[in-house]
Amino acid sequence: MAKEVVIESLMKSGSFWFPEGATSITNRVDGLFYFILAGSIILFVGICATLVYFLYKYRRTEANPVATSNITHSTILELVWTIIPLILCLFIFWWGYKDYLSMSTPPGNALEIRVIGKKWLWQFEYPKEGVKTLGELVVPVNRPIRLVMGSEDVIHSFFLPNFRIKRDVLPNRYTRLWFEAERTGNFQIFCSEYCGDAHSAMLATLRVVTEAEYKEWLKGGSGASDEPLPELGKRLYTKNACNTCHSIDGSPSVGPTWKGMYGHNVSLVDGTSVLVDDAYIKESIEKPNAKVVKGFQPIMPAYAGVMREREILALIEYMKSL
Ligand code: HEC
Ligand SMILES: [Cu+2]
Repeated sequence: MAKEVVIESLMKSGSFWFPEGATSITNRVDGLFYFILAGSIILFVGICATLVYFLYKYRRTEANPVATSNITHSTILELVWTIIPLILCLFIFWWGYKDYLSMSTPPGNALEIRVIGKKWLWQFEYPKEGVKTLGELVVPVNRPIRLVMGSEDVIHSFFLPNFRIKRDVLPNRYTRLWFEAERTGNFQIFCSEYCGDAHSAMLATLRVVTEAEYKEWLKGGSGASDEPLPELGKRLYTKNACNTCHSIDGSPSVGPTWKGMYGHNVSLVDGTSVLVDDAYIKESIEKPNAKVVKGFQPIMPAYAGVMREREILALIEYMKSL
């Protein structure tokens, strides 16, 4: 189940602690993290140093056998170590709450995109534009985007490290996230809630493009390029997550290997067999449960309506070439 991970966005730049941020909110989130980290280090070192110093200073010696016996308490000291941490905690709370609020209330003019998580892929739907994509979220730069997310099976979690946003995607309710990209580029999307065998391969790419490129993309869609069919098919094999369950070199996986599949007969669970031709492949992609291959579980997600005809043809051509 090898999967190419495009983690350029995570590794190329950024700091020791964080991948590069792509919005202004990321600076505020990171700022709070650094503030708490620095505060913790200062307090930790300060407390340890005082502790060691006091251990030494008030140790029992022959000259001073009961050095600490007459210490009871100090009201001033107790007020100081109660009030200063209280102020610090309130400040951290105020900082976190302020940013939490702005991160959870999308502006009214946000572009709404639906996200569907299922084992093991991400599907995106642009309701107003009537476009669906798999494994690729394309958004215009400098426009607030609101994601309304749901799952078709188990709990997943939508994680965009470069934007510092992550939220669970649940089967029985809708969750929301919003962000506004401030520069163009490609960013990695992860599933960060363990959801089964190919969880680690449940990846998608966020592509932030200019407004003009976005309009162009909406019109054309990903399957409308002039790319030769076998090459497009090869790309779709990873982009549409087929590779999480199908190998192309004959090695065993969750689903049957594609190597040498085309043009041969396969046995089905109902005892019959069928020739793997174009029609069977198209049906297997759109309605995988119509004919289930013997020895496998009917767990392949249905791709009906999310793939264009040219994309299906491309996959068929690619399978033929294996
Ligand atoms: C979650 C795992 C999973 C994913 C993702 C997946 N499949 Fe499948 N696929 C299976 C399983 C399991 C079977 C065998 C059971 C069946 O026939 O439904 C199968 C069967 C097939 C078959 C019939 C194979 C045969 O030997 O007759 C084709 C064709 C196919 N898949 C194509 C695709 C394509 C194209 C994609 C990507 C767009 C894809 N699959 C994505 C699990 C998956
Ligand atoms: Cu998942």
